[in-house]
Amino acid sequence: MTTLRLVLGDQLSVSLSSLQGMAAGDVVLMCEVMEEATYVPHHPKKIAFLFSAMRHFAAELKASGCKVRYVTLDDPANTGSFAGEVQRAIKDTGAQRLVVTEPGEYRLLETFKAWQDDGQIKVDILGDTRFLCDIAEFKAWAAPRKQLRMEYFYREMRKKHGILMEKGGKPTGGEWNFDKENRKPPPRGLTSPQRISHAKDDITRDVLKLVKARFSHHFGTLEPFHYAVTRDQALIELDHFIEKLLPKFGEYQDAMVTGEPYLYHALISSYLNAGLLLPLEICHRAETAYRGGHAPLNAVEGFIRQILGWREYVRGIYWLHMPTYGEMNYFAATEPLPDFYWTAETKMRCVSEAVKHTRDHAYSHHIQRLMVTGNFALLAGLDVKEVQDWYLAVYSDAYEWVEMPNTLGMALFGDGGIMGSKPYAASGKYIRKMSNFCDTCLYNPELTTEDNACPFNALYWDFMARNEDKLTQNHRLPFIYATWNKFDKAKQKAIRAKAAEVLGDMRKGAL
Ligand code: FAD
Ligand code: DLZ
Ligand code: SF4
Repeated sequence: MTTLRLVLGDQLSVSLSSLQGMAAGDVVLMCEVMEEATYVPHHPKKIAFLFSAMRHFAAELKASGCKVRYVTLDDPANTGSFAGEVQRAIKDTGAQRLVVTEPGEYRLLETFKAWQDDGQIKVDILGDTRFLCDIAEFKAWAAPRKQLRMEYFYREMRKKHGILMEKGGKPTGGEWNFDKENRKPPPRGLTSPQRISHAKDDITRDVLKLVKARFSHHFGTLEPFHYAVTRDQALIELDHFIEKLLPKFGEYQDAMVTGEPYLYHALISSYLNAGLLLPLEICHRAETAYRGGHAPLNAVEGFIRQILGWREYVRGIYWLHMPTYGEMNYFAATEPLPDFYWTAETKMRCVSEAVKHTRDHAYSHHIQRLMVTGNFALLAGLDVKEVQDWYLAVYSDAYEWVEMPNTLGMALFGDGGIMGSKPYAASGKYIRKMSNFCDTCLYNPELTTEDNACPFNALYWDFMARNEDKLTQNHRLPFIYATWNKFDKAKQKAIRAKAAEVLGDMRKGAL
C-alpha cells in the first residue's frame, strides 16, 4: 500500500511525525501553491525563504533515499492548492493512505479533517511532536485554572524539561525570572554586531527569480536576501547568536534604535517556526553557554523563557480557543488600517522605523511589534482583523498559531484578558525611554495637546477614557484612572479633542 506523506512548508524537520516509519514505496509530497502564497499577501522574503528552504529540504530527503514528489509553483500542471495537489498525487501514485502532521493554522486542520470525513482515502493527522507541550497537555494544564498566566506555565516547562534546574527542583540562581536585570534603555550610540549573510546557491537564485516575477507587487523588498535556507545554515545563525549576542540579549531586549533592526535579538524565529531548528536544542545550547561561563544568567534565562515559555504558551492559547479566538474583538475596534502600515510614510519616527524594518527585512523585533505598531493599533482602535492580517503577511516568521495570540491577545487585548492581565497600552513616554526615535521625530514626546504633541500621548488617555467601562475593574489600572480623574474637565476635554484630531489626521494621511 502506497502512503502519501504531505509535508507543509513550515514542517521542514527530519524528525517530523509524518516522516517516521516510512516504507519503501511511500511518497513524500511537497508543493508550492498559490493558495498558500496569497491567502494573505506574504512578504516576498518570506515566500523566497520558505520556497528555497522547502526545495533544499526536499533535496536532502531525496539524497537520503526518500521518494519525493516536489511540485514547483511554475509547474504547468500545478493546481494551486493542497487539495488539488493531493488529488493529483493520489491519481498518479495510486496512494491509499495520506499522512500529515497537524498544521499550524486552524483553517488547514479543518481542510484535512474534511478529507478524513469524505473517505476517499484514509487520512491520518499526527501530532506535532516538535513542540515541547502538546495540545492535549496544554488543555489539561489550562482546565483547572481561572487565569492562564505564562509565568506559571513556564515554570512547569522548566521542571518538565529540566532546563535551568538544580537539585531538589530549585530554579538555577534561586529565582525563576531575572527580568529585573533586563530591559535597559539603549545607551547613546548602541549598535549591534555584524549579522550573517548566507551565500546563495542555484536553488536560492532560481527561487529569487520566481518570487521576483510573481510576487513583486506584495509589500516588502526581496533583495538583498540574507536568510539561511538549510538546517546547517540555521545552525550557523544559532551558534553566532549564542556566541556573540546572547550575553547582552537580556540587557537590550527592549531597546529600540534608529537604523538598527536587530540589535541583540536572535533572528531565529523563521527557522524555528519552519522546522529548521528545534526548540529544545536551542534551550540546551543557551544553557550550556551559561554553565560554561559564556553568558550571564539574566540573559540566558530571559532567552530560554521566550522559547520554552512564550512560544509554547501562545501555541497552547491558540489551539485552546480556536475557532472562537479569531472572532474576538474586546474593544470593538474597527478603524481601517492606515496606509502608513504599508508605506512607512508617517511623521511618527517610531512607526516609520518599525515599518521600514519590516519592509526591508520581513522582521522587526518584539518590542517594535508590541510597543510601536501594536501599541498604535491598540490606542487608535484599528480593526483587529486587518491588523492581524498585516502581521500575518509581513513577517517571515508568521503563521497563525503564533501570530494571532501575539497580535490579538498580547498587542490588542482583543481577547479581553485571556493572555494578558492588562493591555500593553503606553504613551510616547515609554517609546522615548526605550528608544532614540523621539530624538529625530517631528513630534514632541513631552507634549499632549499642542500642535506638535506626540500622537501617542492623547491617544493613550483617549483609549483609557473611552474604554473605562471595560477596564475600570482591572486590578492593575486603578493608578491610571486615578491620574485621569485628577485632570480637570477642561484638560480631559482638550486631550480627547486632540485624540480626535490625531485620528482625523490619520484618516487624511496627514499624521
Ligand atoms: P528573540 O527576541 O531573539 O527571541 C527568541 C525567540 O523566542 C524567538 O525566535 C521566538 O521563537 C521566541 N519568542 C519570543 N517572544 C515570543 C512570543 N511572544 N511568541 C512566540 N515566540 C516568541 N513571533 C513569531 O514567531 N511569529 C509571529 O508571527 C509573531 N508575531 C508577533 C506579533 C506581535 C504583535 C508581537 C508583539 C509579537 C509577535 N511575535 C511573533 C513574537 C516575537 O516578536 C518574535 O518571535 C520575535 O520578534 C522573533 O525574533 P527573534 O528570533 O530575533 O526573537
Ligand atoms: C507560508 C507558506 C507559503 C507562502 N507558501 C507555502 C507553499 O507554497 N507550500 C506550503 O506547503 N506551505 C507554504 N506556506 C506555509 C503554510 O502556509 C503553512 O504550512 C500553514 O500556514 C500552516 O502553518
Ligand atoms: Fe513616536 Fe511620539 Fe517619539 Fe515621535 S515623539 S518617535 S511619535 S513616541
